[in-house]
Amino acid sequence: MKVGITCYPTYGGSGAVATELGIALAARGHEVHFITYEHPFRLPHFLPRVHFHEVNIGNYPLFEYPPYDLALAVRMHDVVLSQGLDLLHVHYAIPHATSAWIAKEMLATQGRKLPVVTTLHGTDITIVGQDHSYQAITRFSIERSDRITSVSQWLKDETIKAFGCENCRVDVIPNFVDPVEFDRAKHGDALRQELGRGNPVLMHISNFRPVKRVRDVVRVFAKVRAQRAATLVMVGDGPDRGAAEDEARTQGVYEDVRFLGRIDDVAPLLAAADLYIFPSQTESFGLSALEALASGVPVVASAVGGVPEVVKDGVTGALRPLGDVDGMAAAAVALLEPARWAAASAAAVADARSRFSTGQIVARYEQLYAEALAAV
Ligand code: GMT
Repeated sequence: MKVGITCYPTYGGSGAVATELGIALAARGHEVHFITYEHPFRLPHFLPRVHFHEVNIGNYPLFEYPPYDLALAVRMHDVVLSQGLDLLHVHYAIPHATSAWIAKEMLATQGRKLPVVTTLHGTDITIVGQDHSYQAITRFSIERSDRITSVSQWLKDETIKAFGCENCRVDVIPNFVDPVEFDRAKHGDALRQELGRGNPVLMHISNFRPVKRVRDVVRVFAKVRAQRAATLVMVGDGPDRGAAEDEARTQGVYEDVRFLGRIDDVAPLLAAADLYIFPSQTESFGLSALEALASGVPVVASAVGGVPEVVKDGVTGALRPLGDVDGMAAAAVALLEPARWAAASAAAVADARSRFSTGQIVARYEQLYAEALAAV
């Protein structure tokens, strides 16, 4: 198949999933065309059968707000025609599904049919989609998609609750992880020694947006640190990085926290961690938590959104109520006990591989594409 993929190409779970999907599809013999405003951050510069088409929004002075969604629709239309695409798969409802619908309508005037698959990732439904300014267009764009997928059952339920969407069929296709890349054994122990200086390494990776509650990460760590030697490694950057650094100073643990900034290649880092701390406000899935599990890193998380579909409380990590810093810290300390850690780490790898390996999930997308193509 020839598949066009549109996503937010910068740091973020939806862009990571879309890009990994494209790479996996190409590895399975499909031709993949990314249509975005920037080179996706997880895309190496050249891969066979992977193409990149940049969306150029121009800089006409009248446009205080350049209409990216229109430029994207035009680029989608062009690429479908010039490359003979079979379908478009867009990640994140707005504006991508809206632009895809416009491109589809333009193509229809030329007698060309184009199935559009939309994958919902979370904030497109739970935050942006419920903002009054975007609600009606989000509903419209979802309803006009030929097929809709969501990354968790929880997100599917939220979508139906928020948008009614009685005529929509939403297929749950969870995110996935490459067990070859996210493999503790592959990366060795040197980085763990370097980061932790012999002590356990607690890690958090995110875009440091308020929804990630990075201050809670530091608070959990401070309580662990009060009981035993440990290092916290914070990977990423974003609006709350300053607040997290302040919290580390307030808690008196700044010397034991390492802020690494944004690093795109997270597999070697996760392989150097002992626990992953993930106290988000809400999370439709939690891709980074899955990547941690696959790397043999038990996850201590808030029991919100789709996270319980990924992390098994008491088996591959610990789930505590939102904001329960004491509970998360106690769980982290317990999980660092060597026998418990070894059991949870082994269970994490086994569960991530058995339920979320790239091959089995990508096959479900292939099946969905085939169905969408057969239906037009
Ligand atoms: O969480 C973010 O800030 C980024 C966001 C995105 O759209 O890139 O992530 C969402 O999609 C990811 C991939 O499906 C999920 O793993 C994240 O849980 C989800 N984020 C939220 O629901 C807050």
